[in-house]
Amino acid sequence: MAVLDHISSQEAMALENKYGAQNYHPLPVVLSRGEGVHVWDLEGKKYYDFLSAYSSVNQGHCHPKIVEAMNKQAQTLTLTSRAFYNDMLGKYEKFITNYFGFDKVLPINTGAEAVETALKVCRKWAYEVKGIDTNKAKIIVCKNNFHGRTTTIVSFSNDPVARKNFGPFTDGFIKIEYDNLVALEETLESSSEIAGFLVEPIQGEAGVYVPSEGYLAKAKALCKKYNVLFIADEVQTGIARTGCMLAVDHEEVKPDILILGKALSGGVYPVSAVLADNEIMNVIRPGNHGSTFGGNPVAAAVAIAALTVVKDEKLTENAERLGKIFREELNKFIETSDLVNQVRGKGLLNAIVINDDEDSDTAWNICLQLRDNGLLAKPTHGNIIRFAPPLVMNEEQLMDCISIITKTISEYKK
Ligand code: IF1
Repeated sequence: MAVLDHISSQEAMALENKYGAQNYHPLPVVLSRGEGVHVWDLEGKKYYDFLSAYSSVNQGHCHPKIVEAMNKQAQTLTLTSRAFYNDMLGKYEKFITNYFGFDKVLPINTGAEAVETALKVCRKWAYEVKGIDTNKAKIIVCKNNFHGRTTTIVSFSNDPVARKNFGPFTDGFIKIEYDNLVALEETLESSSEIAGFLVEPIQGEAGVYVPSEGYLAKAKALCKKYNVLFIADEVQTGIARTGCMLAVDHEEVKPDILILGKALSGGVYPVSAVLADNEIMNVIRPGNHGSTFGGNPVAAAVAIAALTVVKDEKLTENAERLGKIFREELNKFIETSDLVNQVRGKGLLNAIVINDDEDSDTAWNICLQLRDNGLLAKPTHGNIIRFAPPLVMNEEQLMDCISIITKTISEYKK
């Protein structure tokens, strides 16, 4: 069999099980095509994608304008490294800093790399601007956070499965309860060596936990009061997902450091970014940080196209409007179902809580039945199912998805 011969779903899964590291437990479905809000499996079955590659294809699968930008640049100049200038990076840097309102951007590739970059910038600012003693800087993080999978990032995770046997861990992080301003202020007051506060505006992987109204604004004000950098990880919540361009925009908060990824490229290429104003970003000097692919011409062209699509197609407004309909309809259904406890979220980042133990397989089994009924979603932790369709979805498609979800849950038999 030649490597690119057509195979069946069973063959594809067998190949991954035999030759691939088993670092995921995917839902048993093998996708081979994506367009807009739909994906197809190898046997030609069509699905609504209600995960959007964890909020990476906000613009819809294979958006023609983003793919066109990638194809055009890929036939022109793909990678120069930063050893030389290239004609796309400066244009992209000007575009994205104006788009989000910051002086500078440090272009990188994955979300975790962007988080690591933000941590390094924050620490360097702490030593060289705030004046904290070298190697004493602390960064506050929240319990049940998810910021990526590097050793430093899992150092401040409390997910045992993400941490077990990956030590020794990186020092310099203080964990506090999410959505708890008293804990934040007490910690800020407790030490003069605090450099930053890293926070997800909505905790995605933890189960789409939306903090109390005003939490982000008050947290930012506390950080300002104690001269600590407010670092917003918008890798999952950014790029119109929650009904504003950034989730922090719901409270008109400007982070000191902004972290973007995923839908920054519309899911066609790894593109991430760290944005900050000069008094913070200028601590970075040649040789301090970098990456072979960071800021490459293809990434630049793709990100410009992906961000342009978000505004041209009014995806922020669409996410806000359809998200409200989704939660209204699911709340009506919840009145009639003893299997679902709650729906929560903002814009088109939502989740339902299944009325079963966290370690039950009910949520998983419901996702298997959703798959059979033509909609793809996956549980986050145990009994929580995340629903995050592409933001290009229209109302008719949303109502179709809602009926698939409610029908599947109503008919679910243990
Ligand atoms: C997996 C979910 C997990 C993120 C936030 C940084 C990153 C992510 C807020 C790192 C990545 C992905 C990673 C993927 C599953 C997915 C995810 F919440 F989105 F569902 F795991 F929590 N900050 N989230 O959500 O970005 O390096 O992956 O580009 O690792 O299983 P990355």
